Amino acid sequence: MSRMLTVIPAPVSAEPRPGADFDLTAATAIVAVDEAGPVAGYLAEILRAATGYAVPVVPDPTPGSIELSVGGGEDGYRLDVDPQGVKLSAATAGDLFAGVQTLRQLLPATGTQWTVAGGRIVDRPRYAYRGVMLDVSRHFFTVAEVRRFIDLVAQYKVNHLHLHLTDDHGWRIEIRRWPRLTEHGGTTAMGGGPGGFYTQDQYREIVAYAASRYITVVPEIDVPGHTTAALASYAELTRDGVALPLYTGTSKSKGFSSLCTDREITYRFVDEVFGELAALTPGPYLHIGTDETHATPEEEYLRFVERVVPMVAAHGKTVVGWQEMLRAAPPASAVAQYWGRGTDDRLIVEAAARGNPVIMSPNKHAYLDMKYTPETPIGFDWAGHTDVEKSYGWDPETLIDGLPKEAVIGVEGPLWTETVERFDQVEYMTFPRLPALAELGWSPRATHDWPDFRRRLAAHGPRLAAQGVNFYRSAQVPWE
Ligand code: TNX
Repeated sequence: MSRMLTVIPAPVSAEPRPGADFDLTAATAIVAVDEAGPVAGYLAEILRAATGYAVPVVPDPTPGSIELSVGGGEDGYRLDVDPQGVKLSAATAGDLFAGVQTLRQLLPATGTQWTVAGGRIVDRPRYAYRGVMLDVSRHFFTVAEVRRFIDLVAQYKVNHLHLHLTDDHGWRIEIRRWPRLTEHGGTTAMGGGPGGFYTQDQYREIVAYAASRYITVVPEIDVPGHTTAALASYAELTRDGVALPLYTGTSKSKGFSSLCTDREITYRFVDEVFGELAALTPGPYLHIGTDETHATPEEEYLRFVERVVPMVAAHGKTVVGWQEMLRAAPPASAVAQYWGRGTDDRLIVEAAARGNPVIMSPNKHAYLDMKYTPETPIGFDWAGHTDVEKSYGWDPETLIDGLPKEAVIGVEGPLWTETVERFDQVEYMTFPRLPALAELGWSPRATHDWPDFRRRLAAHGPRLAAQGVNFYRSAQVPWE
């Protein structure tokens, strides 16, 4: 079967043409000018590494080449492959990058015969927000690991990377005005390991690397709960003026810590932390957490959220918060991230009706830290087991009864890392569920079809293997 029919996420339309394959040879060049330049450079690097060919990037039309262009036309991209060459044209550089991910999948996973499947693909995303979250607080992951994570998820057209930078177990981003957050609060992790943190320069490096893959970083500082690392670093933030011990406990956190939401220093702290983060973050979003605040009295929680949402927005950013934030009925500009199937559904429906955009991360389907099956060696099961069919088997627009569908801006798969200590385990929990979630975020609903998805996913086994990805070989997929 043509590789045009194994692309993930499924494109809007794919028309394979038998006999129209294009052979990449030692003579193949990439033709690109202006805005297409950076994506052409990226594609050239990938093709050189795979084929060993020179793959020059040239400005002038050349027969038998891969031609990339940006501008004109509607959104999305269009890819034409015939024996004379490949033409990929896109509305924006980001769309071109997405098209390049499709083009990569038209080549074989390995081998010496580099044939691009012939035909035409026309494609554009269903949602603007296609995300994945990495929790670097419970266990820390290095800049190099985050870069690899970015490369792995980018091939499935993920365009937002949510970094859960702080929690009870560790504070992972340098804040110049509050240096002990990382000097002390970054020194350990769940289970007592060495922890770690990103300097501001390292964070900038992650943001820039993500941007080179057309991925926007969404940094999260979780307040007012999940804050032991901060309360251990600064005695003046605690109620009795005594710093808490660092926390390395190994059960699921249930929201046992809280900033003092009735004290002015807390608001100065929040303002300064988000101020520095805003200055470091070119993307539009800052995530304020607000989840699981069982240690914060409800009245105070509401006042905290009412005050902090505009405070963070005043740094020029769009505020994102977990669904609990909606109890305080934030302005319609604030984005809600839905995680709980069943809980808070009414809050989400009402907020969406008021105009708050919604990111869908339903735990039963989208949580990448759930075990696949009872046998999965790591992961939680508090939201059940989530094998690939379940991560794929839902619709962001109909999951919640009564949700106005225009409110849904996309889908995100959060990887919490209480049980995930090493990067090979990050890969194991993320793949192959992330491709399923990415397809829900990108592909038109009309393409949704489990038997077809599992067949296409099977063809991605050799691709992931060739990249050295430690993916879970789900028994639900007839792996090639
Ligand atoms: C719930 S759902 C959390 C996280 C945990 C996760 C573990 C939500 C917003 N918070 O603090 O890491 O469960 O599955």
